[in-house]
Formats: sequence, structure tokens, C-alpha cells
Amino acid sequence: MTRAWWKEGIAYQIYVRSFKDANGDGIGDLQGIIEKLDYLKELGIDIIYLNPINKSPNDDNGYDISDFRDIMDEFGTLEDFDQLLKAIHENGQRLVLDLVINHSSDEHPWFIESRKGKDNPYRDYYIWHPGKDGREPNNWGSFFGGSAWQLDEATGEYYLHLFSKKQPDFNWRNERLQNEMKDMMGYWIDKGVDGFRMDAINHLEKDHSFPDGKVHEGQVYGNFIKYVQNLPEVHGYLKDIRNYALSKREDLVLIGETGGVSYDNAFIYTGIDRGELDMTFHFDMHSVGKGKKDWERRPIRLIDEIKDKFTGWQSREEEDGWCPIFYSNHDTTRTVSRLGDDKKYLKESAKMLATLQLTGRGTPFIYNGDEIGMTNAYEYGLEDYRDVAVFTKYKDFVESGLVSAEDYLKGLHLTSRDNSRTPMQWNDSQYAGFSSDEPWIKVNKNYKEINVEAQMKDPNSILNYYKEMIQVRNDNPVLVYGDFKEINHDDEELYVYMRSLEDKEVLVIINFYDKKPVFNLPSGLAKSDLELIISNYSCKDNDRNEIELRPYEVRVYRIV
Ligand code: TEU
Ligand code: CA
Repeated sequence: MTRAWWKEGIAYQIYVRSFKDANGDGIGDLQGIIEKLDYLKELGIDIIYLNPINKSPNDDNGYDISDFRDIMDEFGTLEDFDQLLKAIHENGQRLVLDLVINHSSDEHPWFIESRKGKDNPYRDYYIWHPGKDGREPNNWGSFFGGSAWQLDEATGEYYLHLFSKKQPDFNWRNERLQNEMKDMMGYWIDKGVDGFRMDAINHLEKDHSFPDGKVHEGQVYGNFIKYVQNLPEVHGYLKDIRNYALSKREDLVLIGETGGVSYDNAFIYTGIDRGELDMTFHFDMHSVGKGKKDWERRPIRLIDEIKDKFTGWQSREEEDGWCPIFYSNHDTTRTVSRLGDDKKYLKESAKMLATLQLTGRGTPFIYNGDEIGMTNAYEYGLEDYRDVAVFTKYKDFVESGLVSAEDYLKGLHLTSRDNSRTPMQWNDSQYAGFSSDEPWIKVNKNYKEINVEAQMKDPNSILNYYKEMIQVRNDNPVLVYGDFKEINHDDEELYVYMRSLEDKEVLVIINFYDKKPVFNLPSGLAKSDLELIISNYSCKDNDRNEIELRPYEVRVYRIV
């Protein structure tokens, strides 16, 4: 197995806007992150991935960029950035930036030029199309609801936006645009950035015949996914980007965000011989427990929703490339609310999920707040939401009568991205120690019970368990590079696997529910062969060759 810093490190994703506000304007900022670098070092974090920090009108919280080379006003200045990067490197940590090059803000100078006229030199930096029979060019709906086309009066043509209408898609067939984007990456590489998470990167190419999509039951628009995702031309763009980036610095890490990609096809991007990406952020954990309707959820099925996926990713050949291990990010709900039990067994289930994440082969990406078991915000009213998608989808679902406003709101408590964007809970002071002023989005009401300060003092806290589990991973390279072999895949409650590297073997037993299953040791293995490394319970044991597990109990054993 080829070694790399980005394979061995523990990564942590910071949603900057909600992490720490240093200047008291209610919005997180770069100086706030600098204040918390020692906390991250103490936790055992090696790699920090920041959601977008470039200038943006924040229609989609930074994913609509109006200046790719400057810092968002609310987050600080380029000087703050240089200070942050220097502090990260002095801490022996690395920085990965979010690179958003599928689209820009409609307030970017290029788009302002592009919409001025059909013969403007920037016109085909973006994707314009005449209407059809007085309407949009086709029936595509954006990911955020509404049509994927926006009419621009100035020239009477429509522009394409897969996301919000303030996020016009770039035309990646334009070589000048390609060069502008590479040059911009070079600017950040020259500043010392260690890698990039490349946003919506497998959407760079679209089918320019723009055929209508099939309108599925319960949907208002045509499904466009096969015309805008994973088209073959994407690979050429990625090879070109990688060649350029690595010509400037060899040990960069390039991580693509790629919907519609999983363990069985990620090699098309991460295959070592492909020369494209080092890892891909997939969406496998987003859809776990997703109900029939966009706003509904159902109980999780361990085998086909967790084991098939985790084991699938763990079982890939080395030549297929590497992978991140993560549950949540800024586009999903809180891990322990979606996959664990955030009421009766918050601590036990959060620690169980931490163990699964930190004993797998792949780079663990901990989403900020998961290390203290932050939960969804169940008390939010519609007025408390900030995500542009909440309101565009409100039109599609509530105003079109598909669901009542009351049921849509209940659904948001279980499915909205804003659940994972509530302010980081540092202590039990007003605004949870995130800010001295009212935050841009309401603090979760449980911050007095769930916060960093309280958990630092509690040896049995989720935070201290993450710290311990990270140390266990660092002390046992078998957990980083070791082979993975699942035991008894068909068990519907227990997830059990062996990690092995040379003569080292570690057995991981995970009870995924609030039940009390018994694990019978496989033949050839006896209790006397097991040495407990870590568990989320104080271990009681019988003398038989079986292990009784309590709700959400995990056991990590060294085979001696
Ligand atoms: O999300 C990308 C995204 O949502 C699409 O890739 C799509 O959901 C997927 O391909 C479906 O299979 C990124 C950011 O993470 C998100 O926060 C932004 O809102 C979005 O891009 C637009 O920049
Ligand atoms: Ca601030």
C-alpha cells in the first residue's frame, strides 16, 4: 500500500460560518478558527477541510463565488487567511480548501459581462440557450427545486443553473475558462494550500443537446441527472486539472465531491492509473433511512444501507484508489440523529458511530460538532431555516399541494441541511460560546447539555471517546493500512470485521441498535485470544466463548 499523509491523517470538516465568531458579528470567521486550532490539535486532527471561504453574496453560503482569489468579507481578509495557514502548518496540520468550479455567483464579473450580450467575449463562459415555444429550453429541475433555467431579459435567452438561479453553471468546453480555473488553483497552491475538495466536480460536463428528462411520480420537473453527471468529458477535464496542479506541487491531495458514485464505480475517478482524483466524497450516507418523499425518513437497515456500503468501500483493491470515511457534512443532517439514537442512547450510539468511522480503512472526515454528538434542531420553526433549498422546495412541495406546511416542517427537522449548520456548541454561555452576538442561524436549544467545555471535563464524554479512539487508530497502523474482512454479513444487528496487517489483527464488534445481541466467536478464536483495546461500555464478561452486547455497544479487540 503506497503511504501518503492524506491516508494516515485524521481530517475534520469546518463549516466556517457556524464554527467560531471572533469579531462578534454572529458569523463564524477565520480568526475564530485560529482561536480553536489548539482544540483541534488536542483532539488529534491532522487535516482541516474548510467549506468555501471565497467572496460570495452567500445565496448558497459560499458555494456561489463572486471572487475566487479573495476571502469572503464576513470571514475576514487574505491576511487572516495567511495567518491561519501559517498557524495550521506550525501545528503540523494541513489545509484543504473547497474548490467550487462547476459554477460561479451571478454577481461574478465574468457573469455580469456574459449576460451583457450574445457577442460578449465572456458569453460562453456560461451555458446560454434560447427558449422553446416561449418557455425554458427543457423540463430540467434544479437540485434546489424550480426550473434549472433562468430567463435573462437583456438577451432573451436562458442560462443553466443546476443549483440556485444565482449559481450559473460554467461552460467547461471553453478553453479560456479552463485556463482561468487552473490559474486560480495555482494561486492558492502558491499560497501553500495542501489540497482541494472539488465541489460537484462530476457535473462539469453537460449534454448540450439538452433533452427533456423523465418526470417521476411526485416530481414537478424532469430528471436530468444522466445528462449532467459523470459524462465522459469530465475525465479529460480532471486529468488536465490534476496534471497542472501536481506540476506545481507533487504531494497535493485532490478530493472530488461526486454524487452518483459509490464503491463499485469510484475507480473511474480514483483509480491509481486514471490520474484524476485521490478520493471521492460520495453520497452513500446521505440517503440512508431516506423516506419515499423528500421530507420523510424511515428506520435504517443495517445490512444493505450500512454494511454493504462500508464493506464495499473497505473491500476495494489498492489500484481502485483510496476513500474518505464520513457520515455527515454540511449537506446532510447530524450523524447521531440520522444514524444513531439522539434521545435515549446519545452517548452510546455516538461513540458506536465514532468507532465504525475510526476503525475503517480510509481517511476519517469528522464533521464539526459530531465529536460532541450535536443533534438535529427539532425545535426550529420555518422562519429559523436559512438554506436556500428549504424555500425553493417549499414552493415545489407545499405550494403545489404535495404536502402540508406542517408536515413539511416536521420533515425539515429530519432532513434539512440546516440541521448540520447550527452554531458549534463550545459552552453553556449565551449563543453556546460561538458568538457574543445573535448568530446568523439559531443555536440548537440543547447547547447547555451538549457542549465542548462540559465534555472536556467528563472522562466518559463523546468528545473524550473520540480523542481516545483517534489515539487508538494512531497507535495501530493496522487500522489505517490493514486489510478488512467482514464476519457474518447477514447478521441484522451486529457489524463485525477483522483488520489485519502483517502479524497484527484487530477484531471490531459493533451493535448497531438498542438491542442485546450475542456474538459467538468464530471457530478457532477463543476469549483468551482477545485483548480489549477500547469499548464504549465498561466491559462485563461471561466465561463462555460468546460476547453479549448492550445497546449500541462496541468492542475493539487486539488478537494476541
Ligand atoms: O453539493 C453538490 C450536490 O449537491 C450535487 O452534487 C448533487 O446533490 C449530487 O450530484 C446528486 O447526485 C455541493 C455542495 O456540497 C453543496 O453544499 C452546494 O449547495 C452545491 O454543491 C452547489 O455548490
Ligand atoms: Ca464573525
